[in-house]
Amino acid sequence: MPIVSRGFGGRRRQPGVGLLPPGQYIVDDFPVLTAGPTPHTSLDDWDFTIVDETGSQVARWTWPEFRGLPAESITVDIHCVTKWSKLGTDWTGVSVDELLDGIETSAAYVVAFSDGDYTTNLPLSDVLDGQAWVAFGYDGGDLEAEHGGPARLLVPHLYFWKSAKWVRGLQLLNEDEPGFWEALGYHNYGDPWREQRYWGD
Ligand SMILES: Nc1nc2c(c(=O)[nH]1)N[C@H]1C(S)=C(S)[C@@H](COP(=O)(O)O)O[C@H]1N2
Ligand SMILES: [Mo]
Repeated sequence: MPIVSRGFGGRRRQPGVGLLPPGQYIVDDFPVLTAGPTPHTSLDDWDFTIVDETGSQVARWTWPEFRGLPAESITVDIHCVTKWSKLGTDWTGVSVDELLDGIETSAAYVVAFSDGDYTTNLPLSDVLDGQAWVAFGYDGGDLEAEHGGPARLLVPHLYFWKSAKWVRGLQLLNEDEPGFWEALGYHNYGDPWREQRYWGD
């Protein structure tokens, strides 16, 4: 059993797989949305780290180590705040449960950090219990760089800006801390079913 804190609330299932949240439309292509250039970190230099709420690095995987972790196939709908949704996307990735297994923490929040300085914040309870993955595969192949390869966060029950591309680690925090878009006016939580797009929604 993981020793990680479950935070508040239990498992939040994706409320409507195959359904369209309010204000969204369906796309068949896969749009690319990036603020800034696509970073290209060599797999030799890539690592994934977990930093706890005291600032200590408590876990680190190199690319081969990360790829040796148990991976899952995930089919989910994704919803961008700019109103496109893509239904039934197929991913392969390591669950955040797996990455945090055995890590003792009292943190209630997490910030995902990426190459290129992108960050996004989430309640810890939103990335546990089969709700979030670090995905390295898409649609049967490697995740392409423009979509966040070699690996990105995948948190499909929240707007897709929470799914940080080129993710390199998770920082556990006692206090919530807005990420890149959250500091620029996007909603702090970002539930597509409640249309939490921007501050005040
Ligand atoms: N590192 C990083 N991750 C990011 C972004 C970004 O600009 N940088 N954009 C976010 C936004 S707003 C969306 S909608 C999705 C887009 O992912 P895609 O380009 O694979 O469609 O990535 C999210 N993750
Ligand atoms: Mo987005």
